[in-house]
Amino acid sequence: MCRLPLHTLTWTVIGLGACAFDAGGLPGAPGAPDGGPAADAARADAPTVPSAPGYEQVSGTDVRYRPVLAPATLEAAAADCDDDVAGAHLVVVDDAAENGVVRRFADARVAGDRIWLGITDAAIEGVWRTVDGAAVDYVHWKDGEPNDGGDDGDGEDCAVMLGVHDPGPDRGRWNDVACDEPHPYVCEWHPPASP
Ligand SMILES: [Ca+2]
Ligand SMILES: [Ca+2]
Ligand SMILES: [Ca+2]
Repeated sequence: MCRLPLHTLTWTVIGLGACAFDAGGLPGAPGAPDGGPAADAARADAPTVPSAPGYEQVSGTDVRYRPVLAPATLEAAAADCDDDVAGAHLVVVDDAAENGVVRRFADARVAGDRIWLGITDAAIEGVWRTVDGAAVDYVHWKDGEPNDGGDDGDGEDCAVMLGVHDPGPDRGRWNDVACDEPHPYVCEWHPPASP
């Protein structure tokens, strides 16, 4: 059965996505109440809510994140998130509030490490877009970044959010890095709105 994770965060993780869905009594779910024929008909008309194992909902929002500790290249990380459930993607930070939420989530779930961001300037140098090709409206670069640096002459076309092992003022800020570096990551998913 569902067990809520222990935590000491200032914001609250209310549980794994799959647990939240089970608690709603989906058809066929263990423990779903038997409401008779009328209830069966109502359930048949209800939209199918996709499950998304491993995702945790941030209290007060509809967004869910899934942490992945195993380092991967940007391409592999993005593909892994895309495979989760329709609409899931490598985390894209849309504003300062989400930047803070994602950094705290990574502190708690990804050992405070640097994490991939779902953006790239591989198509046009200096023009950052999401890995799905959408415009990027918010950035939070460290001073001097993005610099398209690197030692091998190939430039830096992907980006990480800096973590607890980086100098204090830089924590939560961004740096462009080579896309084939291995980093942990966070997947993001917004469940479909209920009718
Ligand atoms: Ca986002
Ligand atoms: Ca670049
Ligand atoms: Ca850089």
